[in-house]
Amino acid sequence: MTGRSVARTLLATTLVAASFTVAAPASAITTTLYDFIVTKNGAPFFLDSFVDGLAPPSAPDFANATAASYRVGGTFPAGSESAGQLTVSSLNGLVTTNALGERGLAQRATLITNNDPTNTVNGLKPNHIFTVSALVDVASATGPGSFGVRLSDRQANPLGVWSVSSFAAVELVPSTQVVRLRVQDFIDSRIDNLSSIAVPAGVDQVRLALSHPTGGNAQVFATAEFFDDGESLGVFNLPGSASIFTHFGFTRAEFAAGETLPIPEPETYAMMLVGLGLIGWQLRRKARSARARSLV
Ligand SMILES: [Ca+2]
Ligand SMILES: [Ca+2]
Repeated sequence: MTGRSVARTLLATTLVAASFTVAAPASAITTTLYDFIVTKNGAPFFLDSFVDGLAPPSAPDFANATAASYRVGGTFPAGSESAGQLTVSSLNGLVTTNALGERGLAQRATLITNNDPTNTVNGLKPNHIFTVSALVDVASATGPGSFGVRLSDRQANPLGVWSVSSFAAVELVPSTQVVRLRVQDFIDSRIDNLSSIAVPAGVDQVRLALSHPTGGNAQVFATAEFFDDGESLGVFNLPGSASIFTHFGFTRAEFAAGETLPIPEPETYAMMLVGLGLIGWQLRRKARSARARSLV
């Protein structure tokens, strides 16, 4: 190994170590999902009860027998779907940024539906009445961050990659035992926590639901139905409403487990600076040897 390749290996190792230190979560938000349901115009539209052992992106057919699939962020490893349950964990998530630009990890599954705003028949559009919900295990939910059912607006950016423009979400936050209604707007760089309600003591499961009950407007409402030993304690409305269709004329239903990653520790910055210093040293060396060569 030449001195330069040793330096390059050292540099690569340092940068890899630094990036691992930044990305590694202290812990993860984990819970279990029993179903994911979309109803539209008063009829079943989609129901996944996680019974065939094939985790997302695999999905059962739509209610009209058309094949369905999810777009997944992160991965759902083999074995995450079993016997009517899907394990969700931000540990298997994708590194993302939220609407405020904070880094996070999110494991999500978005049900692929029609995204043509001029098509007013298919998909989930402003003229449709629909509800999306998921039955979630409160008892097993742990970790920082939240698990949520969301409606998203997305657009194709100039790179041809679909980027999110906003989320309306109803989320379980295990660390504080609340359910909250939250909007993330990636175009206006805003996160608004609109309201929250406490999870009653003894509750084992919650059905998180978002509904768009009036065709023609943008308002979405959230409810939480709590269950104790399989018995419903009732459906609770979260105060306020979120807006969807703010930027585009369609939405898609999804579920996600997400956490914000901690800001890197000072020693991580120190390692990154060491890495940057090595790059600078290498560039200067290169420049010197290039000058030396040009003299020959
Ligand atoms: Ca399945
Ligand atoms: Ca109980």
